[in-house]
Amino acid sequence: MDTAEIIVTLAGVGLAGFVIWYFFFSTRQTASAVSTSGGLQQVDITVKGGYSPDVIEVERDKPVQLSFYRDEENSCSEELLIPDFSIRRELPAFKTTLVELLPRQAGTFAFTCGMGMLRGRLIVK
Ligand SMILES: [Cu+2]
Repeated sequence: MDTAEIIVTLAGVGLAGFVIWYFFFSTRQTASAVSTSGGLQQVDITVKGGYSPDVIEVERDKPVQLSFYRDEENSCSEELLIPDFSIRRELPAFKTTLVELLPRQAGTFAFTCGMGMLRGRLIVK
């Protein structure tokens, strides 16, 4: 290999690394639920071009209340789906919508917008 080939190879490896980092690590914000005195696990989520935070950790067998505040009118985010819990909910713009569920088993469960474009994960431990 001459110098140019080495540079191109290193640039390619660097770019691949960046892409992997970008998709798997950079955009993830993990939040753990806060337990209230009543034993409810509460998490606030802002919906604006995505879910923030988009990774939510909760404990199993304790009720969870997800509080979605939709801070936009973009129709993409008007519907929320959590298929594993049979939840389909309208999220009115500039309002808070409470979604309650009881995780019975550990695992990772996706929540998405109605089109599956915006994505988040609920991690039950
Ligand atoms: Cu969408």
